[in-house]
Amino acid sequence: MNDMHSPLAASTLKTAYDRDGYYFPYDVASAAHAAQLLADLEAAEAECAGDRAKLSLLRSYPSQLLPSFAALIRHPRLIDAVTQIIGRDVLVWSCGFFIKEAGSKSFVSWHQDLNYWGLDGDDEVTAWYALTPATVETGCMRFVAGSHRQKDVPHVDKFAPDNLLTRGQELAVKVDEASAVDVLLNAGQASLHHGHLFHASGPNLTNARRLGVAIRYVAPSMKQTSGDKLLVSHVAGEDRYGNFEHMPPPAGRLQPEDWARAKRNADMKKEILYKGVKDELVKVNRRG
Ligand SMILES: O=C(O)CCC(=O)C(=O)O
Repeated sequence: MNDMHSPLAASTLKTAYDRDGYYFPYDVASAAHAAQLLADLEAAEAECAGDRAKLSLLRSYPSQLLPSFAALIRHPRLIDAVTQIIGRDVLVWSCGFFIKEAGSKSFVSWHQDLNYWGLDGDDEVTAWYALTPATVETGCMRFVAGSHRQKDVPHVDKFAPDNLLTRGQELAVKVDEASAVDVLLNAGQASLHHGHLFHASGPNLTNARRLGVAIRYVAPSMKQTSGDKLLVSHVAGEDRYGNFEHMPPPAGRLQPEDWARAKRNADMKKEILYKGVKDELVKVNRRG
């Protein structure tokens, strides 16, 4: 385990994050904790089997539907890291899976996260928590150190069928792939990355599923540039701005009112993530 509890270690995280635009591996919990979350998700997936709309909501909004994931986004180790990066007041803007099934060609093109989220700043950090090992073979992420300092870089929408991103968006500039680092994580570890960091990931060449949950933490001072107030979870400190609508943790496991709220959230997010995209190109269960 990395010892991230001492003040020296804390400043190491922030210094590395500011310099590189990322920090990993960060120990959140044990492999057994990750395995329990995976079992809970897979039980819920089995309960929703045959209902594509519910499966899509489950995979895109697990912290609104399963108490175990509501606890994950509030995990003290994650809050400790995130508050070092964006300050003591924290909201969760979204929490959803990136799933690569065994042997799947699914990939993620080189992109920056903040490009299509309609937010007015960059006080945001993603914690990507590994439920299964992230290796080169399973299709781990790759990061280009320091690329976050380029701020907003143009993208093109390519809509490649196996691309897990909403619009198959790709950076329209040359990426120095040779300099990229492989984000290797054990189950129970997380990586932390900046919303302007250049990152991508390849296919899963193994016969096991690769699952990571991407938790997007924002400072309450951030604001959507258009549309209604989005639904967020308030997980640390105070919100002195009121730019978002706060939602409660799930009432229980897969409860009717939580499905309804997840659907409302999905409808609002779709407006933002697919802005300007023709209906026939809108995919189900894709985000980013
Ligand atoms: O899970 C992946 O392979 C990509 C995730 C990603 O792009 C993100 O979390 O921003």
